[in-house]
This record gives sequence, C-alpha cells and structure tokens, in this order.
Amino acid sequence: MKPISLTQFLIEERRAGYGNAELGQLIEVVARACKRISVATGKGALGGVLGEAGTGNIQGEAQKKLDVISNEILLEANAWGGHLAACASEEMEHPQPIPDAYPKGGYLLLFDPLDGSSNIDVNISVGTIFSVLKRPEGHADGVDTTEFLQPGIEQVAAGYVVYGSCTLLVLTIGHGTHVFTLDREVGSFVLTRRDAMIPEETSEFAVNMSNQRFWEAPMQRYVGDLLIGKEGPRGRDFNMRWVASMVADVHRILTRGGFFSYPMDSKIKAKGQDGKLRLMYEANPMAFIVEQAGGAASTGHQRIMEVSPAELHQRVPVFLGSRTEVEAAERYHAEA
Ligand code: P6P
Repeated sequence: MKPISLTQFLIEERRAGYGNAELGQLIEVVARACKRISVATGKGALGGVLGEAGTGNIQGEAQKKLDVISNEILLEANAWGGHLAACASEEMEHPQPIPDAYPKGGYLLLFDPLDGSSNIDVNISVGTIFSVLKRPEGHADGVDTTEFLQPGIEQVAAGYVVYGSCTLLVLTIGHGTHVFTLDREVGSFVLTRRDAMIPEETSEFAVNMSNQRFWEAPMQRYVGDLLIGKEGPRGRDFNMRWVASMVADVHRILTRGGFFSYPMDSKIKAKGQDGKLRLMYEANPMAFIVEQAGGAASTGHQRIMEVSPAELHQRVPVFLGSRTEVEAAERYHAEA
C-alpha cells in the first residue's frame, strides 16, 4: 500500500470535514519541531545534551538541558507561521505570546516539551505531549492566561511524540487516534496505524508502587485486590509495568491495553497540590487521545476532560486506559 504522509492524512481528513488548513499547518509545524527534538535526544552524550541545565522551572524541578532545548525548538518553530496566538509550556510560568513581528492565529498551543526527562540520562523513552485549543472569541489584543483555562473537552487536537527505538507521532483531531512512524530516510511521518483502539479489558497496570503507603484508602483497596490476583475479588492475576515516562506508559496502553494511574497521595497533599500530573498539557491531551481510542480517562471521580481548570499548571489525579479497568477503579472510589 502506498505510504500516507502526515500531510496527506491531514488533507484527506479536511476533505472528510475534520480540521482545517490552519490547524493542519499547526500540527505539521509541531511534528517538524518534534523531528528536531528527536535528533537532539538521539545524539545523547555525543550532542552534549545530557545532564542538568543548571536552571529550575515553575514546577520547582531542576531542568535537564534537553527540557530547555526542546522548549526552545517548539517556541521557535511556532513563532512565525500565523497559525496560533500563544504557547504555554510546563517549562514556563506564563504563556508566551507570538512575537509582535508576526501575525497571531486562532489557536493556542500547550505542551510538555520533554516529558519523562528524568529518564533521558538512562536512555529510556521520553516524549513531547501537546494540546491545541481554539482562542476564545472576543479576546483582547494581548494574550491572557485565562484564555487557556478551558476544559479538555474544548481541545481540537492533541498528540504526543515518543522518542523510543523509533520516533512515533500519535495524533487525534477528534476523529479517532492515529499513529505515524518517522521515516528517517525521507524525514517524514508516515501513517502506520489508523484508528488505534485500546482493548476494553486488561490484566496489566502501571503505577509507582513505592507510593503505596501514601495512597488514599480506595486506591489501597483497588491495587490491593489487583495484587491478590485470582484468589481475590478480581478473579485473575495482573501484571505490572512502570516506566516513569507517561508517554511510554500511555503508548504501551494504546498499543496493547492497560491501566495507568498516578493517584493522589499524602505526600502530594502535604505539598498543597491536587495531583502529580499536570492537567492542561499532560492529563488532558492524553485523555483526548485515549478516549478517541475507545479508552477512558478519569480523576477517579470525574472525567478528566470535564475538569474546569483554575490555573495553568494545576495538577490532577490520573486513571486512564482500558475502559473496564478505569471503571473498576472509579467504583472503588465511589464506594469510599
Ligand atoms: P515518578 C515524569 O516526570 C512524569 O511527569 C510522568 O511522565 C511519569 O508518569 C511520572 O512523572 C513519574 O513519576 O514519581 O514515578 O517519578
């Protein structure tokens, strides 16, 4: 079968009534920037890009050199095209408006430029996560942070690029979830899986078990029953995976099913936070991708994409993946 490029896919989606030229341009610019990030991460020690940058971000985390490099690549790539008004990033306290030298477009782009960056120095897959919102009508000239504070159901596109043994772009524009593989010889993303679907059932869960003693009671009970296995209420044994790189864990789930959780715990509560993962540029885009692939994404109490954001960098508990397992986890929380 003739390979279908990302460009052709987006044009054919437009012909079918999904997306538009400006959104398509935005997605292609982000994909092209991620090709550059893939090259930078692929150089490792040879590129002098490993280790700490010597700076910190709004999250109070020490930045890796590649966090800063990836953020700059995405900002520079999106500055001149006229397709968006501003970018918001995990690495920046405030959104960065498009420079006045260039026209502003109708979209807002949010991203975690390099998620899982603690894994870079040990050569475990990391990734870029992005989310696209429409700029609200009636906005002022200058871009205001409140324009970004829209629930996940308002996303018009979301995706991630996982920099693993191969570089994959996973994308939804609200009409299924699709996987593109980077053809390094040609330099383009090629459609390799249309309409990915997450199996409804799974026997594989992903959670950082070292936090178990800090979890709330419903999570303790839910995971406790998974660990009892077939002798317990679940009636079957479960397997566990934890890469500590959300993009890698979610991609495994998109590919073969599974359940992922980063729940609330007493350590997180002690910091005055509402979760570990960020709503706007981690949980929401992953939730859109997973739901479009037939999965579910919940805070344990409500659909992630229905959370009304109050702050740009707010955090939420995350339960996502195979639908029946997310529903099982929600039942344990509902019974609490
Ligand atoms: P922990 C990476 O820092 C990240 O934001 C996600 O990619 C990942 O799922 C999680 O944090 C890992 O957290 O506490 O296991 O290191």
